[in-house]
Amino acid sequence: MFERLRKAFGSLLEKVSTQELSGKKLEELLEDFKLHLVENDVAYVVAEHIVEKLKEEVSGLRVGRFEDKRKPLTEALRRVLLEILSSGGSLNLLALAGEKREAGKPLTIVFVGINGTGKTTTIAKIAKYFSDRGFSVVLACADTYRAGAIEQLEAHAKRLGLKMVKHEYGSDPAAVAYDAVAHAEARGVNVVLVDTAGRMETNRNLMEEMAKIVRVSEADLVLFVGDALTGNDAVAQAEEFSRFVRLDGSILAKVDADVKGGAAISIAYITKKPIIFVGVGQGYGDLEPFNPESFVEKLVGGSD
Ligand SMILES: Nc1nc2c(ncn2[C@@H]2O[C@H](COP(=O)(O)OP(=O)(O)OP(=O)(O)O)[C@@H](O)[C@H]2O)c(=O)[nH]1
Ligand SMILES: [Mg+2]
Repeated sequence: MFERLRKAFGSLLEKVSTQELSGKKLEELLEDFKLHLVENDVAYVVAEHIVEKLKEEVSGLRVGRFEDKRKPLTEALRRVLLEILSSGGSLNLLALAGEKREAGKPLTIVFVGINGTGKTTTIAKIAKYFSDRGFSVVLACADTYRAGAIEQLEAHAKRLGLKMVKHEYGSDPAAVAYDAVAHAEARGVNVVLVDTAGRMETNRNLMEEMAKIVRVSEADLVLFVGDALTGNDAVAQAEEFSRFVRLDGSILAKVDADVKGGAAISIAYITKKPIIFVGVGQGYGDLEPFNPESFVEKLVGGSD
């Protein structure tokens, strides 16, 4: 995971260990580092921010000529990354579901994103996450569009022993979401997970349809599912999606296959919303709550 960004960090630290932490040399090093960040899916504005922050941190450092500069720089890097990754705050799904259950209402979550990012798989993982922790779950197949979408979610529902609400292909997806919420309210089901069709952010009709699903289901949360492998594109998509619906957070899937690592940094910085989970494989258990500290550790750890 993230081999390339780790390498960029490692090489910066290596170079710095033998050089002065000031002047033109440092400028050059950081400029070079910025390019490495951008090459590894860190959005340009975010890379600039990181480098500026590092400059500030480093210029305040008093390190003797022969002292190892790697340690203070690693610490500075950790601080800067942590601040970015925590900038969206946090969102505790279990606590929210608990509160709604106390109030006798279901927690309704709608998952959105472009085609093939991992929405349906992520929903199955989150359904298992909730049921393993004592919450009852119903799935809503509000993807009435893509061939095979209903069967795909249904297969997960069967394997997980969950009910799924569905309508015919071609029917109004908002009506499916509405029915699932009504079902949950009538039966005291705790959590409603709404799967939606993948849609390009440039398709206005489909974006408006998504807004309708969110409105009609009175969703408590709308979560953006991004594909880590699409890097900076995922960030642009999230920004565009947020023009049509309120995004409360994101989930980054396929992080296991991501050799770069910049997507999470960019998405956290630009959306200013928390990353709630990362997907780390295709199995139901391959979902990890996003933890900025351990993420930073994976990126910088071991290189000092
Ligand atoms: N390696 C890996 N693969 C994943 C992960 N999440 C999803 N996938 C795979 O990505 C592919 C697409 O996943 P789906 O869940 O169908 O994606 P989707 O967003 O629902 O797709 P559409 O409904 O067509 O827009 C599948 O082959 C999944 O197994 C992940 O975290 N890691
Ligand atoms: Mg799907």
